[in-house]
Amino acid sequence: MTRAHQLKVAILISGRGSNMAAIARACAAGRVQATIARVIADRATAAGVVLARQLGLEAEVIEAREGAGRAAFEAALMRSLQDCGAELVILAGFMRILSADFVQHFAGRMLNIHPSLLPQYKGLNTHRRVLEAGEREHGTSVHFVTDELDGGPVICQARVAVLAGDSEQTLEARVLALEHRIYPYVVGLIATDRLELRGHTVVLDGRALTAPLFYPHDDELKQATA
Ligand code: NHR
Ligand code: GAR
Repeated sequence: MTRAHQLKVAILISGRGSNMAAIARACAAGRVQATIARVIADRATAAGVVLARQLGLEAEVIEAREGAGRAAFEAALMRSLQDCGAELVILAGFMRILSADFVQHFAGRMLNIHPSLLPQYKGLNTHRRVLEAGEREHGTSVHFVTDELDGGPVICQARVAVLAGDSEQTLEARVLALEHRIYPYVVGLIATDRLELRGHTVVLDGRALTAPLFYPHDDELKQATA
């Protein structure tokens, strides 16, 4: 570890929280040099809240109340992120679109994982749409969040073959297993100051990435996630 202190991260979830748990376990095991300052859910019913507490993490629910609108929600979210000292904000199955202002405040310090090979299949229900289109390949992408929805610079991708007989559930399960490997890996690269966003360019070890890191083709990525 090269930095004086561990990077403080906040993880935003809306549901199950399996990616949150994968990152938490990697930190707890010392494989990722980051501390999870807080888990924040935008839904009280998110199963990930219970899971986070079981993992010993501080978990908070910030709900957007009917009528109160996005501004009030984002103000509360911003306070919470500042309060816990978050240096990196990780969206992990977070289902609420954030305003351009909010995202800009965390430029280069906010990540998302999206279940498709971006720039293909932005938006929701990607597994279903991939099956309906008869694609032979699918996957997942970790990207920096910008105000272009699912359009920020891609850091890392993993692909899976679509198999004959796949359902949304079987396809999702294979994608999710890869997400649990690549997301902690990317957080680790940021925590050790190896990866950063400069303008719209992803820079790794001082060099611009000309294409996303690709699991399993990238050797270091393959070893780190083995
Ligand atoms: N915010 C910004 N500004 N930019 C991004 O790239 C973002 C973002 C917020 C969330 C995750 C994203 C995904 O990975 C994400 C990326 C939710 C929706 C959506 O339509 C779209 C994309 C993503 C997350 N949400 C509906 C809404 O009106 C609600 C859907 C629901 O509640 O089921 O916010 O895919
Ligand atoms: C993940 O597969 C993630 O890529 C996807 O939701 C799942 C969350 O699972 N994200 C989106 O679809 C964003 N729109 P998790 O809650 O178990 O981490």
